[in-house]
Amino acid sequence: EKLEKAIRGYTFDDVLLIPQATEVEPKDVDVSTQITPNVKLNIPILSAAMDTVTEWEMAVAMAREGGLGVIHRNMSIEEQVEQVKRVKKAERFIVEDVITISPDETVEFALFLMEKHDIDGLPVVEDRKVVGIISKKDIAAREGRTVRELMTKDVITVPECVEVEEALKIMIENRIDRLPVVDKEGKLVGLITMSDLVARKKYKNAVRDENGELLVAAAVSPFDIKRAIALDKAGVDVIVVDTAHAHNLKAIKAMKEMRAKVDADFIVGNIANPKAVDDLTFADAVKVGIGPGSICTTRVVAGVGVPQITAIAMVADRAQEYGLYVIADGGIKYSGDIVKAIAAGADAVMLGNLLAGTKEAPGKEVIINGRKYKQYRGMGSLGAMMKGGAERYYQGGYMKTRKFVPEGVEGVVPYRGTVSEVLYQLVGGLRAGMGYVGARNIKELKEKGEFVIITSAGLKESHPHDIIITNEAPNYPLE
Ligand code: RVP
Repeated sequence: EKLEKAIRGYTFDDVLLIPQATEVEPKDVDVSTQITPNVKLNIPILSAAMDTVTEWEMAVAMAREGGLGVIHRNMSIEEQVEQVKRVKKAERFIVEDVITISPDETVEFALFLMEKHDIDGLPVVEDRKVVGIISKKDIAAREGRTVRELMTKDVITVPECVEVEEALKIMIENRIDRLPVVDKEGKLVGLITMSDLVARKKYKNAVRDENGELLVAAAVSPFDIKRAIALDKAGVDVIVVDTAHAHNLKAIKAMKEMRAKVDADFIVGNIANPKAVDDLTFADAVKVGIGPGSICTTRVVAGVGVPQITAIAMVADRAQEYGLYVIADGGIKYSGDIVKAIAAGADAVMLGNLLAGTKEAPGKEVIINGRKYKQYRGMGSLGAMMKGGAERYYQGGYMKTRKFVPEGVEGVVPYRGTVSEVLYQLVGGLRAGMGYVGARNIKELKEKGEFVIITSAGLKESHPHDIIITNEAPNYPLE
């Protein structure tokens, strides 16, 4: 009887999307997606909260491309807060911690400050009021003088409410690289620099908060309220409660308390059973995936999991009843899997493996047989658990003896270039898929996508066959 009640489980390789009548061109589709009430991404991709995938550099790259990085939690609270702040500061158009100098200092000291902080100019400040500005050019070969003698005295300043475009216009018209921001009394409160504005212009698809800062998420354990509060205070946009099994009733109790204490949007995971959704309705979004991860051994070690397409579809149906968003986490090998995950009901996907090989991932680079690889490991691997990740797998109790039962492996993935290059291919594949099924946006893909279940012969036919590939395609790696 038990077996009669068993449901059938399908994963990415078991299904394909059926082509539909279409008027949609890949280049015209809208791939933006809402993942929580306050966060809309421009591409439906998050980077995994893993210590070989997401630290601040990855999070900056993801947000610049329109996605979202989730900073892992295998570090101290202070370190993780610092990481969040680095993302927030990465493209701040008004810098608040301005390095200034007094007019009575020597130019040698001004030069020293500029070199130390790797900047070309300093606002000159007396009683916190801006009285001048001095740059390397003003100083050249004029040792022994004071800043007051050589500074530019007619300084153009702007008020705090200045908009980016306006600041840019003022700087171009006046041919200046630096624009001090002052309050009503003329006291310095910030600085706008040309190099920061140029950086912002470059990333047209970036996702930002209302202050113009890049969006960032961070992972916490369900029981670490202290960490969640610290991250929230540091300005994190989304808290991702990260556990191998979020339908743990003790964890749920702790998560509810946590949710009440933070302002950030709240994603909870992972789950693979729709019944879990009924107990997680206090969250904004749920993350789906028990065991699909490329480095994950939960299904073989514990015998537990649900093939990912079935898990996504079941959870998404239930989540829709409560208005919760869904993130499909793990098992994505090709861009086509992203299309399938969304068609099954996900609002966005989370990637580990496909991003671990990028330049911005924190994993170590290694050369094997003349080819470049990057380290990638499961957070349930021995190495990651030794570093403190054990309680994601409810193995904190083994910490004393350090005899863990791993649910992940450690290894390497081929080096894949920059995040931007990888995402270009992945989003390109998603756009192509949306064209085939006639979906103009993510919502339509979720509604219109129809699956065919395939056999192993169908899968074999799907991949290149009966050929020796001589030119590796950028979206079809041979390893
Ligand atoms: P993948 O993209 O297939 O490499 O999967 C990444 C996901 O795998 C992560 O986002 C996480 O949910 C899961 N993971 C991380 N560590 C482990 C493990 O050690 N079992 N699993």
